[in-house]
Amino acid sequence: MEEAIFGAGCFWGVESKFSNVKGVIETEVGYTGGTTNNPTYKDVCTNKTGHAEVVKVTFDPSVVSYEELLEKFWDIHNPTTLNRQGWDIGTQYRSAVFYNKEEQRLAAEKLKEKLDKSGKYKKPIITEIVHATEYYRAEEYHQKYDEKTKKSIFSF
Ligand code: MHO
Repeated sequence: MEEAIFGAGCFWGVESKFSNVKGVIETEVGYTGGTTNNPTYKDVCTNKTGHAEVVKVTFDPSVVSYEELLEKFWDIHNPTTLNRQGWDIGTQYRSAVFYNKEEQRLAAEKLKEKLDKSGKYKKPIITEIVHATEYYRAEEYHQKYDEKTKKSIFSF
């Protein structure tokens, strides 16, 4: 099994999109890329800790490749808006790839360049590609949030 960590805006939606991908074994939301230890959602929302909302994807590379996950990542968000996804504004919503090995970094740099040149976007891709740092699992109520809230509609 391998791991991939992506920041692409509010982690609720990002997690639900990755959880449907064939070959993805597990998803979890959390915070990384910041300067403080054990941040809470409230801390992260102050925009002072530097953490990004991220999804940690555990996948089976014999079923889905890291490159395919990268394609999905760029597909599901707008990578040209700095520190912003739609109405969610702040560094916690930044577009970022947190790689954990050189192969991942190379794959991300390569696809980013390809997408930039493809003419798909009017503006340059500002996704940051950085080495993974300490990752903190987010509070339980943020885990599988979309799944849980959808379920609650039917439980009445
Ligand atoms: N605009 C969203 C962001 C939540 S996400 C976990 C909200 O506050 O409902 O950052």
